[in-house]
Amino acid sequence: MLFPFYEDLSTVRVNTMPNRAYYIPCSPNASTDQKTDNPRVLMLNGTWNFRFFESVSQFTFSPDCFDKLPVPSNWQMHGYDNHQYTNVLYPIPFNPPYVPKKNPCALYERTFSIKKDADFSYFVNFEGVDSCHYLYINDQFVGYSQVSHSTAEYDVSAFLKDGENKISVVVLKWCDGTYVEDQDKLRMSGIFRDVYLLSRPSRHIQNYRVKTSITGETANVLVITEDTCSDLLKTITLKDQAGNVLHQVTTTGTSVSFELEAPHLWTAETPYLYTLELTAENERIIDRVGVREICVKDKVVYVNGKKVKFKGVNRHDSYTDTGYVASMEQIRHDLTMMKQHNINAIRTSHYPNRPEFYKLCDQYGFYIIDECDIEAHGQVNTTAEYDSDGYAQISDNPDWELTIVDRLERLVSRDMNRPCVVIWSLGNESGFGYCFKQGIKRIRQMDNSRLIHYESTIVTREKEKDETYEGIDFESVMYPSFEWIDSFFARENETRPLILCEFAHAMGNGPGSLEDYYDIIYAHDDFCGAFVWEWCDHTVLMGEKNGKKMYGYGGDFGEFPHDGNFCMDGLVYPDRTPHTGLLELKNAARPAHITYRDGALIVKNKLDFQNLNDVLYLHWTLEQNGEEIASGTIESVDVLPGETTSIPVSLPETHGARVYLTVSQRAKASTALVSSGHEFGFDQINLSTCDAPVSVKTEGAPLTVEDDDAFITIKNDSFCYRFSKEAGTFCHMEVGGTVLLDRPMEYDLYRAPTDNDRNIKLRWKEEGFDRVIPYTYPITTETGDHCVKICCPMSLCVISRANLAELNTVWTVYESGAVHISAQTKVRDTVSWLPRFGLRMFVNNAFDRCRYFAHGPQESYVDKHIGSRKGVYENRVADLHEDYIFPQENGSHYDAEFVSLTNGAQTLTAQSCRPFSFNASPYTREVLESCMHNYEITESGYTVLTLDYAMSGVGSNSCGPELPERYRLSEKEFTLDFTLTIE
Ligand code: IPT
Repeated sequence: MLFPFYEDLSTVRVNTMPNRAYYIPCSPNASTDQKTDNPRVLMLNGTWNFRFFESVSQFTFSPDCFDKLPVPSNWQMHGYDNHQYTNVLYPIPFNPPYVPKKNPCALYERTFSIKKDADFSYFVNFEGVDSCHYLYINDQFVGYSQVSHSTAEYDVSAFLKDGENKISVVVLKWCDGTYVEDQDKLRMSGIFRDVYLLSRPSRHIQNYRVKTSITGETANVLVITEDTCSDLLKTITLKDQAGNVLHQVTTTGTSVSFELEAPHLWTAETPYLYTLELTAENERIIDRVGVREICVKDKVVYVNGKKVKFKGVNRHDSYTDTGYVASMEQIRHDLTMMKQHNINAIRTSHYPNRPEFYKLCDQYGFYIIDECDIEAHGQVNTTAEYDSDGYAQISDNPDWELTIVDRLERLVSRDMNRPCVVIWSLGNESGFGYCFKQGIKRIRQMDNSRLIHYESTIVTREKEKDETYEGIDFESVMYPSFEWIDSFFARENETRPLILCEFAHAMGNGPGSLEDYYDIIYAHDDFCGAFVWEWCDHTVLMGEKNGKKMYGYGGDFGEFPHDGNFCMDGLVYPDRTPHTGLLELKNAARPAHITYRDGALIVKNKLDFQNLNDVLYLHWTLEQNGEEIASGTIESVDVLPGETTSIPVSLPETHGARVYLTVSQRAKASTALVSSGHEFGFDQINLSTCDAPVSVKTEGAPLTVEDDDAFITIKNDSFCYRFSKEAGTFCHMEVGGTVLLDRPMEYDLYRAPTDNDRNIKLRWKEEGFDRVIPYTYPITTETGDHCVKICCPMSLCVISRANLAELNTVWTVYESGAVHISAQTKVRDTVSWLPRFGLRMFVNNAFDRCRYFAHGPQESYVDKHIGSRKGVYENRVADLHEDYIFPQENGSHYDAEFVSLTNGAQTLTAQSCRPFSFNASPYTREVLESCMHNYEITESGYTVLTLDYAMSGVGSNSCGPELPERYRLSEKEFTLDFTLTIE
């Protein structure tokens, strides 16, 4: 029988040690802060005996047999229990503090040996166990703790014996804490972070606090210790980064203060760390100290007295093969990618990360919003209808005060000494009320040197305004529209800086508008930054099929309830391959913005602390028609933060079309996570003096025309084209004996809905964009200069609906084989904006290579092309496909001037008199729309080429504002114009 702590709001812990800062002690003659290669640490990670019980009611301490399970891990990743993905909805009935009787649980057991020393105490540490655990040593109950993402430390000295000892841990899937751990994630259980035993001299420093402050040109480092005995003799040393001792004091006192002249300040751009050594008799603690200050003044956030911008992302612990288990290599890999993509801030959504994560962030330079392990989002869905008043059920109910305040205390205590942590976040989506007000008071008592963030005051903000969220330093919102942001800055009574703790929902093909958001962030000093939702796609690797990894998401595990693929909304795929959205973010957050005027580059430094000269050099290339004309390097880029400087550059004179100057910003020297030469970003400047003319040869052998009821056939000795009178387009094209087309071209108004189209697609389907039926009116032909013209007025119809559009189409077939189409289009006024308007051709799939002049090489859209460059690209058609795990529209190219497909011998080229979008793919939009996973899609047998008058933007409406009007195709009258040549 287990004590029923797991359903008792008055018990969040039993016999745990008082909270303390995270540190790993070593012996006084060692010098490490690591758990490995440290004799004072006995790692208890490894293979444990494991017994899983479907329900706690079946639990027994003496199972008849054991399985084996690695620790750390999540048991769902090893075949026990079931995966489940839910976002807002609680996975259990809302019956707090009770949890289902059928509460899966597990017994973990292993042995370890120690040689007990009478002068030592022994502490077992758990850094993360979901959801709660009971600890037993040698079959004796030691203690209990909940709070999945925080450390629980137990003094087990009295339970241990010399030699072999048994440690048993009972872990429950659910406890009352589950009601405040309703984070949007795959729900997994078990011991998922390190477990270890610390051997410590009984006389030791139990806790310490490092406070830094800056006054003019000096700084103060104050170290305050809490010792297990009042006469503990300590030597406290501060060293610089090179290892030189700057200060050293030996004392039995509990507070030491060091002055630093001309201190090196810590920032995310310049993460300078001092080393602190606390040697107390028979133990040493090594830590790093960053000297920095953060504050808000007049609605502006300052770090070390300088205005800052948080270029942030939200990050979960989520790995497709290890679940919640984040190894140091995995974390370092994430941080490396972030650094290389100009991200300088991370919100640890929605719980504290493993302790060493913060050490890496100190070292590499990231600002952290450290978020508490609190989310009670499901409160709003406890009745059949969404109810935002439901948020008060927990956060405004004093019964939950202990739960909430305990979690905040654990967060602040553990990470208090980490310079990277600049903001505490009370949690996510849990409403606001009494419990949080108590929590804020508690944080302020513990640490007044950081800012406090919380978004979910939004639910009470309107009602109680200011008084409600006193103590919170930000106006934090999620996913606002541009109109909302404008209205915020238009209001005069706002008193806090704006921060977007979530924006730009990176689900599937998106997010759009990143540069627009960054422009607004830079435009307002009281807009301190924004955090993309989110860093990675959450999935579970389930095997392989059709040569692809099978990534599982909500619904793939037969679970109820689930939220489908809403967990796949990251900037990187589960294996950390960048999504194209990450490339957008990278360039939106580039360190410099560069334009060109009168023989000079105008360079604006977007960094907060560093002179560009200390960071990067410029490499420029001048291209015409995709071919390099000249290039050069500018080594000296002396621009102070926030300043703009003009740097002369001598470019050869150019005239004509398609002239582009690209200025690339490259790392001057290697730093911890970035190699020298790495491209931070680029600007591209169009220096064309005219548009490129459509080049087309018209003359060839004389044409013959055959006109019957169904077809108009136009041919000469080198080609034969057949026009379908039913389709109003060509249905057969043969050139030099090669069949290019054997089914009718189609006018296409639809795209395979992206995740961001999930709302608007309902309207599109109501409109019938996906089921257009052409209707042609009497068709005439006329002969012109080296050409024949087909005039085909027609309508685009839909069953049950009035016509979507009326078209006046004129097809001109030249003797050379070139075809020009002009389709004057009038869209019905009452039709919504269109996903696209284009001409779709099912081209012989031997034409499997593509060459184009457009934004590339990655996919690009009207609102998503800041990370791509305009240029000439060549690729296999198959490689133009961006393989979203949840199939959807992808691989379009924006601002195209031509596109060619070739089979090696012949080349089909499309040009237009105005820039267009195109998509070339082996897949049809129908197959992309009908499949749920990328491993299910099958090639069409064609190269599907869609030439779009325009393709609407992608936006981020999967969880965000509607697509801004300027990125929608809502014109009602336009002309689709293309010239096709085959050579
Ligand atoms: C919001 C959540 O904070 C985050 O956890 C995640 O769910 C995200 O959005 C959507 O992917 S909740 C949303 C309903 C506003």
